[in-house]
Amino acid sequence: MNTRFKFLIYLACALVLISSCKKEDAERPEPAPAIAGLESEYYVVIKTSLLLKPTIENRVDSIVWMLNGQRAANALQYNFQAPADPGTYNLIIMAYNKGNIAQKVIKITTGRYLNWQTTTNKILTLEASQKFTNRNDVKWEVLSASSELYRLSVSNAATALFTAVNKGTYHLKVSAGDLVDTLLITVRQPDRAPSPYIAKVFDYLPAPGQFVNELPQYVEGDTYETMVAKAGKDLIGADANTITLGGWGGYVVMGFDHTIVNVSGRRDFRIHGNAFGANANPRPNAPFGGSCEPGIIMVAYDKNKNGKPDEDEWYEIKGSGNFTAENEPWYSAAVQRKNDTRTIRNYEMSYHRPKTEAASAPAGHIGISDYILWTDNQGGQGYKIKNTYHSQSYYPAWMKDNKLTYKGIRLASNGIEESGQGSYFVLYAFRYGYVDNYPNAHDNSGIDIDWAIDKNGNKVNLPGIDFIKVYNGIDQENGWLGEASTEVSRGEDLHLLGTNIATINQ
Ligand SMILES: [Ca+2]
Ligand SMILES: [Ca+2]
Ligand SMILES: [Ca+2]
Ligand SMILES: [Ca+2]
Repeated sequence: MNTRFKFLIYLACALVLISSCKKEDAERPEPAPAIAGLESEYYVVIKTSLLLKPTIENRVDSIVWMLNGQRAANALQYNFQAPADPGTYNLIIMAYNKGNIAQKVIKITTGRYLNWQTTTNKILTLEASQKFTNRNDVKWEVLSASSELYRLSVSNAATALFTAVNKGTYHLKVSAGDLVDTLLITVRQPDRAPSPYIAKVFDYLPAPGQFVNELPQYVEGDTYETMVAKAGKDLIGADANTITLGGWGGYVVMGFDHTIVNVSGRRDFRIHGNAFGANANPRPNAPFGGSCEPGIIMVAYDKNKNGKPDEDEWYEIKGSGNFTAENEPWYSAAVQRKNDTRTIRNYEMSYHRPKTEAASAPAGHIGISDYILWTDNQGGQGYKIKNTYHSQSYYPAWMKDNKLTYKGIRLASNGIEESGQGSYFVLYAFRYGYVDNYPNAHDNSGIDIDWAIDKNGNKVNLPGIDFIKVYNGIDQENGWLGEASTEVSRGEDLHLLGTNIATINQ
């Protein structure tokens, strides 16, 4: 074999080796590009742009963006410009490498509205866009709504709070002079339907009274926590039982599993009690009365969105007698009977643990007259009576404190003995705005969140509320009937139940 021939053989072998190597290279598939960081749908306001910045994994040779079938760009990022007329666009991004094409289809809708999403019975915070900065003439308004059961509450120029009872679309307008933004809010149903009834009890402390330790029942070993849980067991849901708030100041704090929307012009919720009208009141043309034991209402919404009434501000529902009883139809009769008709807005009263729990009253007495010592911040003091009908302790037995202090509004005394013989007590109703003041089915047991005022007495514009506190507003002993004590039972979101009660304008 000559050297020339040997060389040719070597060369042929080398070529075979190289080609086989090359063949192996071509056969090993390259991983396809993976496109991430893009939604499948976008909404863009007309005359604005949307910068799409996908991330692409694995090697890429080239990228193509196709807009409605036309090549639009070849770079990694794509800036979509929405023209002046609303429309819909089909955008496809394709990423190529050797032997692979990855693609993602994106639908873009353009319109005149800024788009917001929320769910029913939830407060959405809306912010005016940048261009309104430093404008103090910003106006918010609703242009159209799927349902009239919504609330738009403007807190200041830059922000507004929106909440709706029903799913659907709501068109809003923000403007300041020539500057205009239009907003489209899409309200969806939440995954779990809200309950129209009380969902949680956070706090419960009745003041001493004749039904305390019975409604709910105290048993040996109960603590503050277990009694709050018992109140919850009674009040939560449609089949609620009645609990007592005891004497003046006793309270309960409840919550719903959603925001009760403050619909304009309508009452929004009610808390049941056991008020009823007298059927044999001897007073001619008497106003509504019987067993009316008004509980004062405080409301709050969950501003810090943690599900608890903690740092959220409480607002007073301004019931008809929260500042004065002079406009109540029974006022002059109460003055005539020398009732204490003052309204004391910053009242404080302390009840002292009784020294003994005598089982029964001395013969000829309506009760034990020096039972529970009370003192107040008006320089007053005296004793609460233990009557002959209820012999258990009236002092919350689970409380270790020897003195319990309550704060709030003390309403005018509404109980009048009408028989002249000390046997027929009529507890008259205040006109509106309380719990256990009108029968549950009566419109005047309905509460409008727009009656809320802040601690300075100013009306507030609340979008809705999550929490309700009720405390007994009356401090009055009514002979054999015993002390006025608010009862609390089922709570209702009137909108979720389809109940429409017009408000009373204050
Ligand atoms: Ca309302
Ligand atoms: Ca009652
Ligand atoms: Ca909270
Ligand atoms: Ca009562």
